Amino acid sequence: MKVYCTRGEVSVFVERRWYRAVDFSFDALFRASEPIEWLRSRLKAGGSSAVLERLDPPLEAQEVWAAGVTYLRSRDARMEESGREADIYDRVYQAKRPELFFKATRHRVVGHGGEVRIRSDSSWNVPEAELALAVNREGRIFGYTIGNDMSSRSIEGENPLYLPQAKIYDGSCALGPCLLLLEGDLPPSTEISLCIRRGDGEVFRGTTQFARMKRSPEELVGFLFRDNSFPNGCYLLTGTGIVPGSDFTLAAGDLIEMTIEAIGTLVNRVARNPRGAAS
Ligand code: DO4
Ligand code: MG
Repeated sequence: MKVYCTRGEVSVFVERRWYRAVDFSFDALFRASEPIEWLRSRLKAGGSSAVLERLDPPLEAQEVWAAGVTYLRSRDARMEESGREADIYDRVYQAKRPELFFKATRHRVVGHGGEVRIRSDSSWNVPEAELALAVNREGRIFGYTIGNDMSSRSIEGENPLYLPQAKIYDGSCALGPCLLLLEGDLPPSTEISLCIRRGDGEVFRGTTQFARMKRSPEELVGFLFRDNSFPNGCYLLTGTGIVPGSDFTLAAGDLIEMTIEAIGTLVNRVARNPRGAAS
């Protein structure tokens, strides 16, 4: 089942048909013990199959958290950018405890077709294409979406203690295009890809596989829920395995496309006005 939300209307695509969901809220979905059954009980004929160019992100009160350094490529890129502190990234990659950090709340998140932002005080910026887990209040993974963990590499590289500033700001996160509800796991062969376009050209393309992630989704969620409660559930981004080379930085107006086949393609443009508010 794929849940799409646009201007408050919720359409659900299931077994090749569109439905609308009545009495729906993301908060109620994430609070349900059995989210898939809960959603099925709310489906009515007649959802929209209209071309969905701009969508709301699939969340309300859910906090967005993220895991870091879960792929070798991410470890290596951080070691390159951080000079004296390089060692901490290798240590966290090997350690039993993962890196987990707070990423965003609803007002910092844009949906498919919205504009993400780069910080006005950052000189080196990248999008990070990540599989995002939808986790209910009991800590059960019941769905997936695509997450863009927009990051300032200049601020993160200057000092690792600046991580929250490198990661959390208005327009620093995109989620979508839909929330895929699935009984069971996504196959390890699942591909995650990132394409960045500038003007008429393509300036970066990269791909990874979910199987290359060092840790399991359950392990990450297990650590996140230790002594930490989420009354409205949460999203957990699982880290990036795709990092452009050190000579690449995003520019205003770039178009970012992130694809995970089972979910779809999340498309966002980088805002031209760096000080504009999240949309
Ligand atoms: O430690 C820095 C952040 C890592 C991250 O966001 C990632 O690996 O995706
Ligand atoms: Mg990341």
